[in-house]
Amino acid sequence: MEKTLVIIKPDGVKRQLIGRILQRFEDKNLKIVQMKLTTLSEALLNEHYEHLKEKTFFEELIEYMMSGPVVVIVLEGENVIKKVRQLVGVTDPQEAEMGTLRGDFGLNKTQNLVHASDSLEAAKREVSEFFQ
Ligand code: FUP
Repeated sequence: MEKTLVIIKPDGVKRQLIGRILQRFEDKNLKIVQMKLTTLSEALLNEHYEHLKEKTFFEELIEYMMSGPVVVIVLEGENVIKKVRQLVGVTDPQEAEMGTLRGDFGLNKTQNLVHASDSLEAAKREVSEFFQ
């Protein structure tokens, strides 16, 4: 069965939105198969966001992702990668549709509540990165 990696980012944990975020995935019949509350290391984040190294927001993003605990989750289900991306919404919360997590709760392009794998290849890599 297909799997995907989701991270509830520091803003979601700080704002006590963990339960409501998980509810959306469970409502869609997606299954939580692994989950942990943790604070991410700089080394792991550098690896995870390697493809964004040249971006102007890279340092701000790493600092922010280290600013507090996150919840890392593996979800399983049919077409789970696509379904989760639809539930999460587009990167910029100002552009994200209402009814999506980022549309309803996201603050800005950095504090956008949730990370979700965007392809099968990324999902496989990210699941093994975060759950070694
Ligand atoms: P997404 O797949 O929707 O999370 O978005 P991207 O892969 O485009 O962005 C990856 C990360 O960069 C996200 F966590 C948000 C962050 N980002 C910023 O911090 N600032 C920006 O202007 C754009 C993206």
